Amino acid sequence: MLELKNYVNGEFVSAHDGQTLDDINPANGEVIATIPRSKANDVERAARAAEHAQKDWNATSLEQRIVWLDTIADALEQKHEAIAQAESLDTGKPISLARRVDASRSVENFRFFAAFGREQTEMTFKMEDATNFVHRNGLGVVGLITPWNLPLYLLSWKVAPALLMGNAIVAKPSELTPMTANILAETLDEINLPKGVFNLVHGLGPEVGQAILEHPSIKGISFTGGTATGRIVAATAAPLFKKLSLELGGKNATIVLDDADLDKAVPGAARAAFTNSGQVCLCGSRILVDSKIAEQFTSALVKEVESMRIGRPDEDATQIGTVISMEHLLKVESYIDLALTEGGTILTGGTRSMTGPLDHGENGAYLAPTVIGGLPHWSRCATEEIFGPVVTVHTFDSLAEATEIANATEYGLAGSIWTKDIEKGHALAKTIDTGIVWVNTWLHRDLRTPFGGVKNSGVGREGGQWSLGFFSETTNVCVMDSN
Ligand code: TXE
Repeated sequence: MLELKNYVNGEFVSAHDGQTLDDINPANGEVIATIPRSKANDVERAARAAEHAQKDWNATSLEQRIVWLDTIADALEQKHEAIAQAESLDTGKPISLARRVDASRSVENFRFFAAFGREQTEMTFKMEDATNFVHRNGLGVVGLITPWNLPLYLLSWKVAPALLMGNAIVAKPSELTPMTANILAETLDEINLPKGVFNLVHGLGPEVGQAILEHPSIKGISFTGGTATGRIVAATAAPLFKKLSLELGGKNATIVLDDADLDKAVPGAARAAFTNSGQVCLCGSRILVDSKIAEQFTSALVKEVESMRIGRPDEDATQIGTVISMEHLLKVESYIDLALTEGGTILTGGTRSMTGPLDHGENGAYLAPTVIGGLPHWSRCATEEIFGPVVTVHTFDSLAEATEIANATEYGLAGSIWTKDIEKGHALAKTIDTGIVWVNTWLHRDLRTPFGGVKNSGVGREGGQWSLGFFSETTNVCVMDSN
């Protein structure tokens, strides 16, 4: 069994008090690794190492840091399969998804920010008699706290721009999915990234996570996770005037107009609903369909969902693996039970007792993709984030009603619209209160674009300039022309 360690000041170490936590394989409930149960004194060591290393790191040139990012990308690319295997083992996601999305995007995050860094030029503002020079430096030491659904994908999405802008890092992955964070730490160690620039501390959110939020040397927090925890992060960090980036939950609408090409909209809606077993903040967990085509669309959707292959995460043909844990599976099942009490109808899937235990052993957190019809769009199942393989279907009779229903949740992260008339789709997109809307596609990502949401989906944006801006402080130097 793997004994994963923290990575502090270039050394792999246990928690100071030696305590550990188990890392469970959601496909069979077995312990696959242990991680340090770090506490505040472990964060103190990491923050001190980061603070010491950051001065020299920030003094390097942007070009030198760009070269480092490309070196990291090259080294991670050599471990593409190892990353995919570890991510699939840790999360229960299909190995094909871990290869195509998690491992590939983790490499791409470093490659993208290296290339994007090369495009940056110094910002100046010319006046009649003076010139303003906008210099950007790192914040100093930043805390990166990440969730269990896309572990290395989301950690690397923060590490790359943080390093590029001259910061040193104290990173804390989810205690449920620690493995690929250690592959990153091992890789940075192998390529001799200056020690202390990247530090990794494992453990429980309310313990080591909270300690990161509170540490006086940590000047910025980039957090991705649940809205409830986002509130704690904000409440702790804001009074300390730390810079904050919060990427939180979502309850995104997939809107299917009456002129949609169903050959695209049906697989598109199913993919948006059930990728990673619905455990992506961008998932389309509500489907709004024009009542004129509702029956035709819904029966095609059920057929599409029932063709999805549920299997062991390590089998290439698997399309639906497990959810992250048995505990999370019970939470998702409680929503399916709730849907029935709220007047819903299970069109396919349901709890394990409804669909019969999948033949992967009773300890596997497997749940069939579930489609629920007949619920009011204001029901709890249609407005709360379930974050599992469950989607509710609702009808609308006008575009105005589609907008009203789409905006009728406390979240505002993403959504997609399916129509043959792209002008109509684009116009409708602008009425949806979210940070991202796709028209006739889903999860099609240009990393230069702003990523993030409004309302309870978070504060701030990541991607391109938005990441560089978050992970840097500007100093404007105004120089009078000499004459
Ligand atoms: O998130 P948490 P989890 C949503 C989804 C899911 C819910 C909980 O609804 O059911 O969040 O998932 C750390 N101080 N999303 O448990 O609890 C924690 O250890 C500092 C949406 O993953 O928010 C982990 O590293 N840190 C999300 C990280 O915060 C704390 C993706 C996220 O944990 C902490 C995942 C504290 N007090 C879940 N408490 C998305 N937007 O993609 C916890 N943590």
